[in-house]
Amino acid sequence: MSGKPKLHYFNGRGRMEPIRWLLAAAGVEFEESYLEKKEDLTKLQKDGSLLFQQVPMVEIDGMKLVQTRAIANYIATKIDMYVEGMFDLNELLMMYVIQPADKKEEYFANMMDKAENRYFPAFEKVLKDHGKDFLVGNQLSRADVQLLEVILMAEEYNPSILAKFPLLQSFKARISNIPTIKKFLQPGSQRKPRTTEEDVARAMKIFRS
Ligand code: GSN
Repeated sequence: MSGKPKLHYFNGRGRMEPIRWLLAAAGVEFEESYLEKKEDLTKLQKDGSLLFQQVPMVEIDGMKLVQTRAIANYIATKIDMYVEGMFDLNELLMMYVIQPADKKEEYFANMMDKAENRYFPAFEKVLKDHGKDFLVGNQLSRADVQLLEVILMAEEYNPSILAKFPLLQSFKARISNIPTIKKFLQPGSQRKPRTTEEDVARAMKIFRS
């Protein structure tokens, strides 16, 4: 998120309050521009800032969003956006084992390039920009859990993959230490080991008749 979101509304709860709540819970600081008189609304309407000539309006990420529920969904979607990136990387890593022998080298290079130059820099930047311990807000969300999972997967292919990402290194240590996660990382837990060619053969017998 570049810069603080700016909320345009009157100085009261109304339809903007759920949006204030969501931003606050997500740990996002915001500014407010209060409409004090009718002319303030007219000005926004005339300069084209309001798609349906109505507030709430929130300037966020270079957009002027209107419609309360659309704004709320956009804020909540931030977690989903991160998680979708993690799933893309997870799938890239997951599919390595099923690549044909003559494609493995090329696939490996692309997969590690994406991890190192596309996905991990993005998450390092998120942590750097807000300076907090977790990806969204200041509490654990599924985004943190799934990022740790994919970091550990990537390290199985390249143990020094985080060398250039100091914040992801401390993130990894912090999330790994959460008691429930720590327990899952212990030997003997229900966590599965890295997929082998034998696992693939076994799965093919089950899933492909
Ligand atoms: O949820 C929404 O943002 C819209 N479905 C409704 C927004 C709305 O009704 N905005 C009123 C202000 S009262 N409350 O939030 C508004 O901007 N009225 C000015 C107008 O010229 O319609």
